[in-house]
Amino acid sequence: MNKKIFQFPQDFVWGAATASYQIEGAWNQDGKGESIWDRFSHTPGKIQNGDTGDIACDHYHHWQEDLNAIKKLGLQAYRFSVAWPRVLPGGRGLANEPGLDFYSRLVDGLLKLEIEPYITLYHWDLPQNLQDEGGWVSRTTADAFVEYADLVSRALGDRVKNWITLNEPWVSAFLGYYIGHHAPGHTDLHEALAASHHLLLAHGQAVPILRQNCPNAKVGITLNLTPQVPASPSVADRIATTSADGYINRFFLDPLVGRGYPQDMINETEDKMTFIQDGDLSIISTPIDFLGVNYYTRGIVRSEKISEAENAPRTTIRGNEITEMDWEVYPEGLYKTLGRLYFDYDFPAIYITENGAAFPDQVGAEGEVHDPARLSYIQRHLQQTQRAIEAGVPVKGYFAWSLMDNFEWGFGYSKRFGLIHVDYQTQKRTFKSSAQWYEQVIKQNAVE
Ligand code: IFM
Repeated sequence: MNKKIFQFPQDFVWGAATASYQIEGAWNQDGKGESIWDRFSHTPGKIQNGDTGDIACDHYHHWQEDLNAIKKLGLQAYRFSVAWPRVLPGGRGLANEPGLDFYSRLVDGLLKLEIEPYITLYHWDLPQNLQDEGGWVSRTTADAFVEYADLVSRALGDRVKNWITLNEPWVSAFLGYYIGHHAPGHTDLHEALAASHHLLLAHGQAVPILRQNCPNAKVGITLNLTPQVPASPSVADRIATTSADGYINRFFLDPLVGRGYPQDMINETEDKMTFIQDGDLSIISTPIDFLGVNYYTRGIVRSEKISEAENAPRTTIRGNEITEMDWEVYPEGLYKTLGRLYFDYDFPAIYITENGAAFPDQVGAEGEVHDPARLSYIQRHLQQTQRAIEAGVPVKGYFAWSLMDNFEWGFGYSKRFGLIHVDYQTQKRTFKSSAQWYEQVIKQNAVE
């Protein structure tokens, strides 16, 4: 039987990703300040099973072992985030040297093993002090972010060449300030719109600072992008789809490339967006070196104007393959997304900064973790990535989400996304079969 080989370019970067609050633990050690996620997870009823990130994977103490695992996996790059309140406990002002030292040791450890660090500055753990002043709804948080970016890039910029300002600003703004499932748990659309704007402003203001402190560095931002498709060809479903695409994708993509906020979204929200000041849009569209894409699934959009009973042939995810998050497995959506980013938006380079799946893994009798569904998910998404590269899209690297099982936000520890299994009682790490397979993919620079 002939197997098709999907070969990747020579300089393609293979990695895996994590985020500070999801793995570090040590939530109040060595001078770390409180973050909005500490406060949120300590509030009863917010997180499944009452889980918190207080200990998580205890990566703060197990980092050396985790670096060895990264090396064993053969990763060429590791994407991790810095916890803002670990290095600036109050959000601004006095730096916490032990916090900076932790990240400095991590970077040195990676470089010693010839693994390239990719730093995300903000993966949602805002210092609680800044939230007390309004959080991302307040413009001053964007200024505090610049101070923070300056501090971290001065400390690590001699060694770190790849910087991501923000992870998934849509999630920070909309899940945090409108839907309320994430910290700080607010439910106000105007707040979410202001938060989105100030997040993007923070990004745009930080880009030149990062370039100044690390002259040869590449700077980007990571968005969660989810292609939206209508459940039926009806006009109502198609209109609803344009709107969903506006909220989730265009509201962030358009201002980043200098198109401003999409007019249809401004009309639809009926918000005056008075928080936008002269010059903001030009700051937000400061050119970046790459766009980071986090891709997991697609959205199938059903207009509420159509009654379910009267409209028979509408697409649904029922019957389709889904992950434990109830997200449809839809690898073609990655191909389409990558094409759109290059051919419609013209981003100069793209990294897939997250892609992966949660499945209910079981530890076998011999201690092994066999996860064929995750392996197949990643395999099919890599095939689509390679297809996009062949079509001319400049995809430069792929980071699996996640290096290891971790705290999955509102779901606590109930969802496992890792290539490496973590036993939260003993902190034992075990390579899943997907990790062993990924190791081979990296060696061959190809996927079957
Ligand atoms: O765990 C998250 C990550 O923090 C951000 N992107 C999506 C992942 C899975 O939900």
